[in-house]
Amino acid sequence: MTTELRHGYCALCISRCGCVGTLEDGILTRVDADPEHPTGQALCVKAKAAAEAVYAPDRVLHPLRRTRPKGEADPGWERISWDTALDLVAGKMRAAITQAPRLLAFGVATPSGTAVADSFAWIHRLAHACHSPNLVFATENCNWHKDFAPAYTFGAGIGMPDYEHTGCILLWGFNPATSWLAQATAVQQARKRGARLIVVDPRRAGLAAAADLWLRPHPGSDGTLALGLAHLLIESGRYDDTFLTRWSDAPFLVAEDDGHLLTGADLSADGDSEQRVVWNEATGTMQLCPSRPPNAATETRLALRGRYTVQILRGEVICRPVFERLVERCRAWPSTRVAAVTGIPAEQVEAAANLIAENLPLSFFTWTGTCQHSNATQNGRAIAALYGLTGCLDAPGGNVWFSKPPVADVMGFDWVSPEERALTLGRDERPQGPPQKGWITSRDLFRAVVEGEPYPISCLISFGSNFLLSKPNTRLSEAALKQLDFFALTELVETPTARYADLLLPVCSAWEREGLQAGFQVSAAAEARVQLRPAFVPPQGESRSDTWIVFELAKRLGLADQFFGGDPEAALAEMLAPAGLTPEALRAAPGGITLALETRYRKYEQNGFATPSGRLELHNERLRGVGLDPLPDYVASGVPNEPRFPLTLTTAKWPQYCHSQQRNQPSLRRRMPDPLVEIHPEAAGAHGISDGDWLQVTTSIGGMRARAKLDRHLAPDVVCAQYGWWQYADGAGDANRLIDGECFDPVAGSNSLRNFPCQIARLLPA
Ligand SMILES: Nc1nc2c(c(=O)[nH]1)N[C@H]1C(S)=C(S)[C@@H](COP(=O)(O)OP(=O)(O)OC[C@H]3O[C@@H](n4cnc5c(=O)[nH]c(N)nc54)[C@H](O)[C@@H]3O)O[C@H]1N2
Ligand SMILES: Nc1nc2c(c(=O)[nH]1)N[C@H]1C(S)=C(S)[C@@H](COP(=O)(O)OP(=O)(O)OC[C@H]3O[C@@H](n4cnc5c(=O)[nH]c(N)nc54)[C@H](O)[C@@H]3O)O[C@H]1N2
Ligand code: SF4
Ligand SMILES: [Mo]
Repeated sequence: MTTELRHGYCALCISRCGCVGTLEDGILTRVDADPEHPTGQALCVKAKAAAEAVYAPDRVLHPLRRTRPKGEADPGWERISWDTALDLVAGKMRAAITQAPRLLAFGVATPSGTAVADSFAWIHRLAHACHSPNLVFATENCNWHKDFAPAYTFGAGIGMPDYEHTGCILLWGFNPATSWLAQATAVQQARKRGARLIVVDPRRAGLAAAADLWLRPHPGSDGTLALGLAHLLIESGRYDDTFLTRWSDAPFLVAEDDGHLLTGADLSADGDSEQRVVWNEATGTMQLCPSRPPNAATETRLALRGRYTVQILRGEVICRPVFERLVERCRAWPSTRVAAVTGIPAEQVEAAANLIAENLPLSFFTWTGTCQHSNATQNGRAIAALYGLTGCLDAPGGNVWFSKPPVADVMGFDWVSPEERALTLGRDERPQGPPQKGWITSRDLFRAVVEGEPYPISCLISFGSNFLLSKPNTRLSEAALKQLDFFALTELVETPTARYADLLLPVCSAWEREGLQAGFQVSAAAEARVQLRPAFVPPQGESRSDTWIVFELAKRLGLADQFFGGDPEAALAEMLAPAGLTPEALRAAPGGITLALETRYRKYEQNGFATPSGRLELHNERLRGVGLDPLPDYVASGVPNEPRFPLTLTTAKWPQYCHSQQRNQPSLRRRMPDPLVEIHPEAAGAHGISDGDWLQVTTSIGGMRARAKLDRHLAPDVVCAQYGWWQYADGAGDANRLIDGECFDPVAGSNSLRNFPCQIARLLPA
């Protein structure tokens, strides 16, 4: 027997853990952690089950065309050749584009919870080369809130906690022990060094049990906690007023009557409407803001507080600095009121503020716990404002934007013209949200398919994603998938969504293809690593990578010129060139190459923040411009409540599975054979439910079965369900059939997946 080791990384989720595969006579037999790798300290059970995933008997191994009507249980798959399949897809795409590119929509699975990250940029490039303004993925319930929404305040994404130097870590609706192992490892290392840890989570999940402080908010109430913590820091003067004065919009004056930021144009007819106005405490006068980053303001006598009556062109107005207005918002949330809404004892809120203030620098991470809500944007803005007060952004030990390998951006966003982009579904309703980038929600896509509003969409080409299980409002998804004129899906297995496809194209798993990771996200050292993951084994059957499929389609559509002559190898070389790397060099270094990237802190001192004012913005004029609240605030979820649904349904992820995947892998399934619902023993007792019993969860939209898992750490009125199960004919374990897709965040379109009124009932054994 020949044994061979291959260095790579697990591509199954965003952690991208460094690993080593073992091949015995060319067969993948195991995958182990690679401690030499910056993300290789640990591997989860999903990576360890890699061999099972590769050799799973239910893999789709050939291109398949349906022969029976949609909606029938059996699509009557007919095996066809790749040439026939690709010609068919390209023909349908061309027909749609010729009529109008907007008729053609693209889909892609989540790059954070699948390996489609390997092809994510090329899929975007194809959509953009086709001039399609519409691409659906999970962003509004997923990465938007960490990668893009923080830009309202920070001018960029959330950054990454500088775990090596941080004093206090705040994990807010983020459970890395399940969802991002490399971050969990980094938190634990920081703890060993003495860093403090605060976890905000309705469940005592993962690292919460070992935290200095675990705060248990009622789902969806996070915004009040952020404002309440900000209030405590402000009230006690424990915030960085020098940072706020010099580097944030805190001193900018806002007119009380209409809420706009005063500018030079308010002061004189030829004044600069980009220049903001401040109150100078030294002179006791209003003046134009003396500096704009990067010309660092040395002024510290700009007023952050107070109320001023000033003369502007249109007359006398009362105005206050942005900070004063934020202070007012925060003052509305004393700890006792926070306690009343969140259920967190006031003393714990105060203890958290003290822990933060006494252990700076603070770093934080938040993800789906705060983002899958109909008030997600405001929750996130409140947390970002709280963080802004500490002055730790991009400072050592704070949330830092580490240097990234300078690979080329190949997504082709600018190929879609502003006129074409104006057609993006949901753009009129949510111009400051994901539609800016052409990312649409399934609700908007499926309404366009079913109702033809605002225009019909007839053709969907999706690279993975199991819409029927991962999106709320299952009925609409089903109706739309049935109604599409043409739906092609690239997949590993025949999911419920795949059963509605006209054409099912087999993709190989990440273990069977190369993949590029330019920077691993967890630290400065990890960010400097570029790795070209080798295929551990050849593709099973006729399966191919999504990248190969994209390039084959591009060639057939006459887009070869935009795809490097249709040659993925040339494309890869082009992508790597700015980093001074080549595919050959990376292949010769399978564990990856570490670039000499330098960590620069407080980059705003050179460049300003990437906001319109160049400063951290607590007040967002663009949001105001589209009729939204320019300041963070707490807004109640708006999900209709009825007495018959007294409990609150939330959802979370589990180590064994990503979303709707992996239930077909016996070693994982053995660890979690059936869907679970976590409930408090009191709630269980009230309904005669014991641990392990099947129970029914019901909402105004629908119901599902799952097994009770009693958890005394939950609030008695909170129920945490799973989603993504499709192994039961009656929909057991599919929480999304219980959630109304019409409750969503006005800016981002995020769904209320974490806060929905429900009731439970015991199910008698069948
Ligand atoms: N094993 C596994 N790992 C994954 C994935 C997976 O499916 N499985 N998916 C990947 C993807 S795509 C993503 S987006 C990430 C997500 O990563 P996380 O956001 O860490 O994932 P979750 O466990 O869904 O949610 C985090 C926590 O939010 C809590 N929570 C629920 N409601 C609320 C609330 O209202 N407020 C607060 N503060 N907390 C709340 C939950 O109890 C949970 O512990 O994980 C990635 N990694
Ligand atoms: N109720 C509730 N719903 C949720 C969430 C929640 O917390 N609660 N979480 C949400 C989040 S954060 C996300 S990101 C979404 C995820 O939503 P989806 O992206 O739809 O994720 P999955 O349901 O896992 O479906 C992914 C599909 O892609 C396939 N796949 C995996 N790898 C590849 C690949 O490399 N190429 C191709 N072509 N296909 C591949 C898998 O076989 C699988 O069928 O779900 C969201 N839905
Ligand atoms: S956490 Fe698990 S699934 Fe995610 S990359 Fe690491 S080993 Fe893979
Ligand atoms: Mo996600």
